Amino acid sequence: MGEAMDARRQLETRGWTIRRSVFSPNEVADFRAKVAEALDDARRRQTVLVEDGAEGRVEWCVGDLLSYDELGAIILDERVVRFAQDLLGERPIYFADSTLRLGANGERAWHRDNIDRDFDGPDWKGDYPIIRIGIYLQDHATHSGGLTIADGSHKEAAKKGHGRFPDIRPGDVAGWSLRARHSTEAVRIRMMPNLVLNPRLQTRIPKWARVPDDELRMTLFASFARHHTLFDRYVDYLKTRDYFQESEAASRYSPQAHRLLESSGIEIGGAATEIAQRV
Ligand SMILES: O=C(O)CCC(=O)C(=O)O
Repeated sequence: MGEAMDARRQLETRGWTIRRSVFSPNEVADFRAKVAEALDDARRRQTVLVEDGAEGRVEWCVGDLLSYDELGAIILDERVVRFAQDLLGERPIYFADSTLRLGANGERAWHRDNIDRDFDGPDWKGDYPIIRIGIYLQDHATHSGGLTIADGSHKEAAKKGHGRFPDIRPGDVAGWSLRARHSTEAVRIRMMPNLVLNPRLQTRIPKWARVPDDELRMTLFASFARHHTLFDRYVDYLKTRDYFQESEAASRYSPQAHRLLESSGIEIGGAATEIAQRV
């Protein structure tokens, strides 16, 4: 009970929280192997998307994670679902907004993932109903490559917030509001590893001055929501986004995925409802 309330309170006050040691080291190693297998499989089927940048390549599979049985089992693991439920205060709705990212390309920038990102639209009226769960399968407590997030930035569109590097360790699971400003592939500086620069400046730190990354970056992201008009609005918004249309068109749920959906106790909504009806 205490853990759930603490998590919810942190989400409300800072815009993000970490649940510690959700997965064991063996599970994390197993998940890394599964992510690598899913990518190999997708490469063979030519369903991999690639984004090259100044520092390397990021790859991800087309289709939501539930379309890949072994990855769906990670994001709908009962411990992840419980964490999402603790943060939302109700049974989470899964709406097929999930992806994995393998590798790093240096494309850093502050951004939000809600609709009214930097102006004071409807998203900013009252409590916000959508969160993203991030599962990072390597260390970011003493390495670069993790999440950069701005404390308090989820409260107002005009609020930039205070930049932080959450010390995410393998097995931890992060959760944040889609309204929170954040960036990818955090660069820690060797001399001052907790100094959070603007992500675009992070990119300008030379390699030799950076705390190195841990293993090859593997991350899984899944959004969850609770019933709310702003969630309905977000579902409509996703339908207008090319990347999401492509992902939805490529998604299929196997009998195993259907069983997982049922046993997980989550609700489905948005695109997931339509995908689940496909044969
Ligand atoms: O890659 C990360 O660490 C953050 C992911 C991200 O920016 C997003 O989900 O919008």
